[in-house]
Amino acid sequence: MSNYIHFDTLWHGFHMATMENGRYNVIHDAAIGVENGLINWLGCYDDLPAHQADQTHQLDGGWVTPGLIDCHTHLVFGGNRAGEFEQRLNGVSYQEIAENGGGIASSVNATREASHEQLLESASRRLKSLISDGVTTVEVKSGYGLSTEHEIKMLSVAKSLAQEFPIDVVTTCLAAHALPPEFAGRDDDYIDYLCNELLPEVAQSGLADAVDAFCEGIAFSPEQVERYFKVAQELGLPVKLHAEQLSSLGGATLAAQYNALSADHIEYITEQDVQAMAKSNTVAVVLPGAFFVLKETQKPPVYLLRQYQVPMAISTDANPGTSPVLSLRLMMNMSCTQFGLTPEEALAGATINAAKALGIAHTHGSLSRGKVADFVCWDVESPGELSYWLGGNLLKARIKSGVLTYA
Ligand code: DI6
Ligand code: FE
Repeated sequence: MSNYIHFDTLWHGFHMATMENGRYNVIHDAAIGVENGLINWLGCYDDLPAHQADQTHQLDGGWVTPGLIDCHTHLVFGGNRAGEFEQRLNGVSYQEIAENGGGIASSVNATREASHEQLLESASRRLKSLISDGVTTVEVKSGYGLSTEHEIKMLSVAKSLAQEFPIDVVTTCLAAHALPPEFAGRDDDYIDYLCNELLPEVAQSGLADAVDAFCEGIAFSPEQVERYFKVAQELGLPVKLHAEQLSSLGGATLAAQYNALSADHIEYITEQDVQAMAKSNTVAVVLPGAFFVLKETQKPPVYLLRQYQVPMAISTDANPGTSPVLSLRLMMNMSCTQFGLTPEEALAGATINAAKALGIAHTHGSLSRGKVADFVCWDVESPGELSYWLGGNLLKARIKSGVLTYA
């Protein structure tokens, strides 16, 4: 008996793209054995060792990939900004709306007014869309509270999502997202407040897994971000940065100097920035949703990222202003059609490289022995189809920590 490998559940009847090392690594007629929520064995069904399985699931065709990881979202917020969408369609720019008190500031008002329960309810609706699209891990940022009380409220709503749904939630404190009205004209004072009060309290609460900022002309300067990063690092929290989205300020290089997990958006990064990111293993998160909604024309320099072997991740950037996007697969398509990624790079971007951007690649993001058994079976004939279809429901089965959870 001791020679038998034991599985709580054995899954078979599918082809598989493991995404180990960022490649498809196809296994035809595959099987996955799960024990205690982890992958205990995987390979060709015909190579299965002597085993004992409490349950067996034959999935009856399709392709299995790692569960998708959405590594950059602002899923928790009050209200929405459909009105601004109309303004922008009439030619008003995102920057102009922000300068006139709209934009992020209007989401801040609505988020401050909302209760924990209200925020949880609206974020849950959005999260269901991501789940039904194959997402098994989601990152959620704060950044519409902009005070200790309201940032902590947002982060605790984000953590609650993991209690309510079969999904892993990674949280990021984005307190340096915008200047709150009570600090108008006093941006350095706000950074002082973040460094002296907010970040220490957030760290103490244990509610944030990382710290993020918005480095941009309409937000915070590299000098301000650096002060904030220094404190985050002293508190033991890894950093990441919204960098080079609308202009080139050197934010990505700064992020790399602080060993950032990721630099996100990065339409305007330079070759120097890319070299710095390569040195620090900082992931490049590309966000085609915001690029599309803002009608940007400057694309991230994918050829440089390839040349310096900087891993590329893809995310929805789900947020009420610049990226009201609720499908990560749609972003895979747009990373191919707009930024020139291959479907294989797009799938790596929504799995293993997204896991790297969250610092969880040792447990998540690819299918291999010992990793968390998060995987999705798709009703497709090749993994490239995941980037080919725009929208639609391709999900056959979604397995989170070894447990079958249909959409
Ligand atoms: N960049 C973005 O695309 C979002 N935040 C950021 O720093 C926009 C957030 C919003 O408009 O509400
Ligand atoms: Fe964002």
